[in-house]
Amino acid sequence: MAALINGKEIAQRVRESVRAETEDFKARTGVTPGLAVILVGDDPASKIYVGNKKKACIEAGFNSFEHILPASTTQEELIRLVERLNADPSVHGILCQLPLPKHLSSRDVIAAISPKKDVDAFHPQNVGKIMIGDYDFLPCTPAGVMELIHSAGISVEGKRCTVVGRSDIVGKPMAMLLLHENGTVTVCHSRTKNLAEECRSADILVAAVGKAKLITGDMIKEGAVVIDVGMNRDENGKLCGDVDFATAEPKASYITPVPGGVGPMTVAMLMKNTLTAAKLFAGEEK
Ligand code: L34
Repeated sequence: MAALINGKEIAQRVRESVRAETEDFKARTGVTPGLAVILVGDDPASKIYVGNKKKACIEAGFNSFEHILPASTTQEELIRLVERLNADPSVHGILCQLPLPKHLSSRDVIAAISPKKDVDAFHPQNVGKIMIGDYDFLPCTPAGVMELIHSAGISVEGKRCTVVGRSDIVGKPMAMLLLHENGTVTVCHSRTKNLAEECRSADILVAAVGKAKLITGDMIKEGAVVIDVGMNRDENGKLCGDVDFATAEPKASYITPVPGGVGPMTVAMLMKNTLTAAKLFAGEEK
């Protein structure tokens, strides 16, 4: 029987500490942190995530600027909006919700965001800084996973860590953060020869592929820590992770649920990054 890592509760604690710190920051500097979120098109899941971000901003005492654009938006229009937000002193963080409609280049949009306002930490300059361990922001989802691991009192040092998935926004930075804490890290992907075996060697298993219930109990070492980053809909339209919770839970020592695990942490870490961006803007240390 695994202990559940309650992401919702831990995220609420992070958000409360950001709220309290923001109150002090505003009193000290007269600056209100501002986050601009761009949503292109009407992907229903993205709408929910962006809605959760807006709610969190308001609760933290931030200004929230929402830019909801039609799916027909051109690359030029989107870049022009980013440039306007780069120049706007009331905006300290800019986030363009992914995925974008197919005719738009997320790479070019991310590169257009000022690295100082890149609260996703997706800009190549910020990615490079993370690689060398000298950064202002960490990407929200991997940072949230580390926070969950720390909150459960788990040490990464010397542990075998397997990350399943190699996306630029989760898998790759996740591997780097585990490495920074002295884990022995393996990254698995669609061409990995024996996924089950690689997973079974893990003391800490992070699943970030986007395939419902890919990781089953037989792929988990007895007593492993299982972190589920997946956000999928199953055949009944129900939200489910990359991990088959029913068979994994009896094997794991700790496990995160979906929903209520990593998702809320992503939102909480975004609030933390936005406050950091506002502090740096105001000439303070992070
Ligand atoms: N630019 N695009 C950019 N930055 C990000 O950090 C994201 N991500 C991912 C997708 N695209 C992005 C998010 O915001 C994933 N993601 C995200 C954010 C919030 C939640 C899930 C994913 C979330 O709130 N999850 C809830 C359930 C929500 C529901 O009911 O559907 C949970 O409890 O897991």
